Amino acid sequence: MLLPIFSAFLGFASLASAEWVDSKVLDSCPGYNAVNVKSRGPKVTADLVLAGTACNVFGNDTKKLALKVTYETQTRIHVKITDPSSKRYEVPDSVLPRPKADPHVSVAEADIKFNYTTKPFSFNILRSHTNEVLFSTASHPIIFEPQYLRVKTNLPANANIYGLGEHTDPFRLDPSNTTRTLWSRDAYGVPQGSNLYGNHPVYFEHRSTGTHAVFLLSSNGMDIKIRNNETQDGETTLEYNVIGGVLDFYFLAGSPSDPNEVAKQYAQVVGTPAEVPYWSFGLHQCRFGYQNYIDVANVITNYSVANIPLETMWTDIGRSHYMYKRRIFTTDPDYFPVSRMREIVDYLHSHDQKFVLMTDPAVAYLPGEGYGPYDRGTKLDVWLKAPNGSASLGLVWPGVTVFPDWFHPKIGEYWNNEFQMFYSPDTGLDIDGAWIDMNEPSSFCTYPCDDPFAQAVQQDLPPARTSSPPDPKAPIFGNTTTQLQRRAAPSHKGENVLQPPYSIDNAVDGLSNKTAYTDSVHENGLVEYDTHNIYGTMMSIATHDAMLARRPGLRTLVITRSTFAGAGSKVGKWLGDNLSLWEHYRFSIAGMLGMATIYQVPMVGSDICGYAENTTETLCARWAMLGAFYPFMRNHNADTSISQEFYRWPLVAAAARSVLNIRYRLLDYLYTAFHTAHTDGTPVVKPLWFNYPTDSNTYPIDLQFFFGDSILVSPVTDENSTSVSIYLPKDRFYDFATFAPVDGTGASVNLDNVTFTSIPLHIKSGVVLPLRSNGTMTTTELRQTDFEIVVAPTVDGTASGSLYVDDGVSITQHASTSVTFAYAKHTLSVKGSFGFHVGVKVATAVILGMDKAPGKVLVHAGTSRSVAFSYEASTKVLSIKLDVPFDHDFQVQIE
Ligand code: MIG
Repeated sequence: MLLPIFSAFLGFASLASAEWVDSKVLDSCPGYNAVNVKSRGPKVTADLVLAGTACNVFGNDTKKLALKVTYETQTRIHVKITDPSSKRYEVPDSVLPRPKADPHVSVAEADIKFNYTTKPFSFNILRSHTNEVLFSTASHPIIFEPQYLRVKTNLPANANIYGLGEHTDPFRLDPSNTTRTLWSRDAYGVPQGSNLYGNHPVYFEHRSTGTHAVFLLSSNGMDIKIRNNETQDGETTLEYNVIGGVLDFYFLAGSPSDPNEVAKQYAQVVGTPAEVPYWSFGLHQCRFGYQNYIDVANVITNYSVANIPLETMWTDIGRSHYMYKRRIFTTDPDYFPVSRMREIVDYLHSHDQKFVLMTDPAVAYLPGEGYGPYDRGTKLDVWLKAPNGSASLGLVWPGVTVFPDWFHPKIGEYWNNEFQMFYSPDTGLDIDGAWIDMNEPSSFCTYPCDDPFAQAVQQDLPPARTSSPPDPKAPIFGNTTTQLQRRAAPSHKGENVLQPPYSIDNAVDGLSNKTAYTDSVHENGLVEYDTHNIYGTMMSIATHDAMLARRPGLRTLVITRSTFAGAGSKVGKWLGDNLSLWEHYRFSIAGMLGMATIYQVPMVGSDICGYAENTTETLCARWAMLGAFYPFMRNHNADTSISQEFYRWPLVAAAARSVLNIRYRLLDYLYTAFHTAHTDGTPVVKPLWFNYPTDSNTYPIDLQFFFGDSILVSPVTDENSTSVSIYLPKDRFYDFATFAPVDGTGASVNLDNVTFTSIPLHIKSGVVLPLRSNGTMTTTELRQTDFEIVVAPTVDGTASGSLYVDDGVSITQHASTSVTFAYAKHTLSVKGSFGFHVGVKVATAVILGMDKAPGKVLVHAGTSRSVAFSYEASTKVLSIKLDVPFDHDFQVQIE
């Protein structure tokens, strides 16, 4: 308990560890008094003055702060606390454009309220219609020091908190003891309870009275601690410990009854997800370790021989590396020669298949060796710099590297040009999507990385050099003067940005360990200490732009490893290096829900069958089926693991064929959900409580989820088991396999005999699903198949649904088709605008839960005619033969 005080006395030389801090010490800090409070319409401003003797826990308490509160919309309050005497780091607008405020917002009508006390200053956020407190600093003083900020709120006992990722933890965080550290790292094996690749400082808190969200817009390293009974019995708290920046909170009211609302409100802050091409929902195959181009070609052929639809083939850096000596933007002339790779890409394209290749950020440091990507970047001077103005060096696959400075004004020119050249359709590899890895940024250099050249030799990273290395700390641009005049970040004068006084709980210790040094400087003066957590998102934005420049007007697919809040507005994400374990199969659902439901990164999935270590036949079969309900479906494998393409085992192949048939039938439903997400932020996959917000049994469930709004996915979760206990809320469902009704009672149900080629799926009643009638080998072909409209009525006999169709590739659509389906009183109405020529028919309509066969069925489409139908009493399914062209409104009337 004395230690933190000592650390202040010792200046910043001593490295206080987060664990040493007794929260009573922090709680006895003086906090601030609010003076000069002004309240005008939707704005409140005040000066906050230190309320007593400084506690100087991790540096000197800032004496005076500025508070600015804005009711930005009826559902959003922005609370910002800054130091008026120093310009501290804030996430640049270029990374996260700030949301617009509605100037006419009425405080009286707002759904949440900001209340405050002045002596000491504290604030509450309240839900207006219930007056319940959602966030409160009343019991714990705010601490504001140059390299340490603390805000602590009380939570209800047993609070339902979701978010604060990226993490491999239960979707509902343990309210009694959770520490979430946000600091991007190359988290091989995605361990539980540790910081991973991406950072999303937002949480949703769900109560039976509503769901709200709290977003701390900060890219600085932080620990967020949720604790129970820490200092007072019965008290549950959530505490932010941030090592820089400002306090910049967005409080979102959500809605009392529909959790989708809070997701949409968060999308208004960080942006809605980018629309991806239709083809990107097809199956992707990848691995680290394809030995050469023949290996790659064989995989493509084997998929087609096995009759498993492969949409996109990926190539990793490869064990023998597609890259020449693992240098980005090169190909190995012997193992992956451009000419042969071009043949493969041509083959894929002529079969309506796609190709994706990996690009890492780190560029091999090869002065004077004629390596174009290094030379051109050096000429434009676009590398991240060490404080002395030389390039900041790291150690990655090709050996010693430099890192692109994504804030450099010429970085777009550099990156676009490299993409244009290397991925040239005429002379290079004409990729359809981009895969960006290692952008935490990851470095293999262990801190202190004084001699990356020596570590390269130790770690045998190519090339092993014979000549003696230059001094890594010496300027490499000795003859230019510009670097030396770079603005040092003024806010960090006298601060230790390598070992700050408060050390976050980074799983690999030191902030600069295995990454770019945190004292590296960007061209605009920003320091990695502040921007580390947005490096991957910056690369994502640049890569997205480079891909659009290659194919103007067309959507692209960029899949990144590191993300920050808002990344989904440009890219998708895979969940990194999991292991081929049942545990990681299970955790993949929570990981996906975090990205898709909370963080607005819905194009997401885990490596199917598991990345590292060896998968098994049954794990891979189950995972193929679970993975068919990730929005982004990719089988990916590590270099030293056994092969795991779906065709390797007959059982896995059968599972994959069966589930891909289902996924492809549902592809327009998924595409429509994605379009809706792009329009307003409605999540593409959801936890159960999103659909049953007052059923508290659903709050912890993260082994079942909704794919879209209405398909309940309940995978078998245990090794070699053929049964699973699933929760069915009190509602009517229909078994997707038979279409027979199943009535949930709000209890667990045991499903037995779930074969290794099937996955339990239920349709939530009340929906009309536009299915394709059959899966196909490519999504291009799929788009030429007819629709089957499945009506799944509630017990009251109503259902509704929608369908969105466009060309699937253009960013701006000149013609699209939007259809709504409504079913009531035994009549299905199909109404829409049919701007895009869908070009197929509605072959059948299938009405579920029909108690008896009808006398007749009429179709009204201009004229009326009676149509054929069949009725299956055992499942209560009525199938109606329609064969109606899908280009105008019609009704189906059952009598
Ligand atoms: O240090 O490119 O997460 O998907 O296969 C490993 C090789 C680098 C890490 C990625 C993984 C990829 C691998 N990469």
